[in-house]
Order: sequence, then C-alpha cells, then structure tokens
Amino acid sequence: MQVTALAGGVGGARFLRGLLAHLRTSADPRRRDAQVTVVSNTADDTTLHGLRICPDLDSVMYTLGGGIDEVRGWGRSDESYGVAGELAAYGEEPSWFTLGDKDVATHLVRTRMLAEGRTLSEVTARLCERWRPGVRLLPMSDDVVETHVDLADPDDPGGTRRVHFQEWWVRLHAAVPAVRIEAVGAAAARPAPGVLEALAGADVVLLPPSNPVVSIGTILQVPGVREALAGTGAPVVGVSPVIAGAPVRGMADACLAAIGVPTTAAAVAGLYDDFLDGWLIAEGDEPPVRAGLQVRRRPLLMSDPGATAALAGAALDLAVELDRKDRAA
Ligand code: FO1
Repeated sequence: MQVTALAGGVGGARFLRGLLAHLRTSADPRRRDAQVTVVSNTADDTTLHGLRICPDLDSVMYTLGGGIDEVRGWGRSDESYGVAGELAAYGEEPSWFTLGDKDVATHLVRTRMLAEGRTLSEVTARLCERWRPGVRLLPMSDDVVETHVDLADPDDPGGTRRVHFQEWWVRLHAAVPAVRIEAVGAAAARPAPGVLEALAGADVVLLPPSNPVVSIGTILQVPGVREALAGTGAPVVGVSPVIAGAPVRGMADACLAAIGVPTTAAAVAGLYDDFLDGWLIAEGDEPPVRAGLQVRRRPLLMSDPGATAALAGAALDLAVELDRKDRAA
C-alpha cells in the first residue's frame, strides 16, 4: 500500500508518527508493509545567520527520527544554546529566533550542500540517511518558496509592511493581523522529483491536521500539485485542524482570518473542495455540506501516541472504505 501525505510542521509530524505506529502494528499485512511518502511544506524556510533553515522538513525528520524536542515539536531534544548565546553576545540579529547547538549542525550540512549546488531534495535525502524517519521525505519543491506576510503599518494608515512568515509567527506570535499572506515564488516553483508521482501513484492520500493556509495551502500552490490531487485515483482523506471553531494548536485562525475564511472544520474542508473525498471532524462540529464528501466524527486531539495512532487509523479506515465503494461503483 502506497500512502502519500502532505504535511506541515508540528501537527503534521505528530500525526505521521501516529500513522507509522498504526501501520506497523496493524493486523492487515497491506498496512504493515505500507510505504509512506511525505510531501513537506518548505515555505516556512528562511535564511538566518547565513544558514538555510527548513522548519517543517526538520520537524518531520526529527519527530519520525526520534530527535525532536517533544514539548515544542520543533528543534532537537536535549539541546544547548551556546551558539545562540555567542551570537547574542555579538549583537547578531535576529535574536528572536533561537537556534540550538545540535540543530545548527543540521543547518550547516544543509547550507554547505546547497552552496555546492545540491538540491533541497538531495540535502533532505542525505540528512534522512542519519535520521531514518521511516518515510520517504520530499520537499514540495527544490525551488525557493517563502511565505511573506503583509502587516498593517501603524505609521502609515492603509500602508503595510512585509515580514517573513517566521517573524510574524515567532516574534509577533501572529498577534498582529496579517493583511495578506503570500507564498513568494510558488507560481514559478516546480514540484520536487517524485512529488507528482507520489500523488498520482498513491493508494491513499492523507492530509494531516496541518495549517491549511501556510502549510497545506502552500503545498497546493506549487503548480501541478492541486491537479495531481484532483486527478489521482486514490481517495484523499483529511483531518480537520480546527475543533469547535479553534485551531488545535498553532495559530491557524490568524492565517484563516487573513484569507477571509472562518475558523471552522467545514470552511477548511471548503479549501480542499476540488479533491477532498473524506474529512474527519470533531464530535461537536458541523459537517461541511457537499455532496460526495464523506464526513466522519472522531476524537481529533492528538493528546498521546495512542490517540494519535487511533486518529491516523481512522483516516486510513475511511480512505479504504471510500476506495472499496469507489471500486464497487
Ligand atoms: N519557533 C519559535 O516560536 N521560536 C523559535 O525560536 C524557533 C526557532 C526554530 C529553529 C529551528 C526550527 O526548525 C524551528 C524553529 N521554530 C521556532 C519553530 C518554527 O517557527 C515553526 O516550527 C514553523 O515554522 C511553523 O510550523
């Protein structure tokens, strides 16, 4: 069984760990032997202190490879901050984005390889030789795509000032309303090698509860990806990142507000209308009204590994059910 998932950072990585746990312990040999390909968002990527940082790729790689900071969901476990302290002593900016010492090694390897002309796919494959995440981890593109955010400028009514997503997210905690969110470079980006094939050739496509605007949404902006999802023979099943009108984690509501979409499970499903076959929502939530979309209510909180594996299993169960129906039709 070929499973392909589009993933963002923390929520996506945790869901994928649950998916692998579910697959490896399944009684069904097709699931036990399943191969998982992850297409990761790269628009959170940024260059700081001369280092190329890929937060979503690293969250998935570290989480599935056993090196993640469990509490934060990003960065390395058992970290130290000697380099960050020295950078601060030099007055180096930005001081609001903290790099751990072990994490710096990842960025040094990536930055050296990119400087030598290797692609982000080649870098990711090399880093995964160490971390062995148990999935094929692909960047959505080897071209640079960066999410930039336009903020209302208090000194210039009607004017805006543009910041990188990381500044909005980390320094401003997305507390300053975003007038516009743009994935710069997306229109010219090419899907990374293997991405379109992983969508077209999948038996199941899953959308973990990642941010629908700045994670899943940016992957969908890479030309060819949306078409591949609409055209794949595989059932496409997603998990709502919103429970009872609030994001499960992160600040998806700030992102949804920026694009004028309500923070509801139904509204998020609407963003995937042209390719979504199944949608898992929380017990109390309203289902989206769309003929053909199969909705199931499940506990969505990934409160512990067991709950996360059960949620991933439920998403897979719905995909298999839809596949069976589709074949029977
Ligand atoms: N998030 C923070 O809130 N503060 C940080 O200092 C920070 C540093 C950091 C370093 C490497 C990395 O891969 C991620 C880091 N993040 C930090 C998280 C990052 O902003 C988010 O993981 C994603 O961009 C959103 O999914």
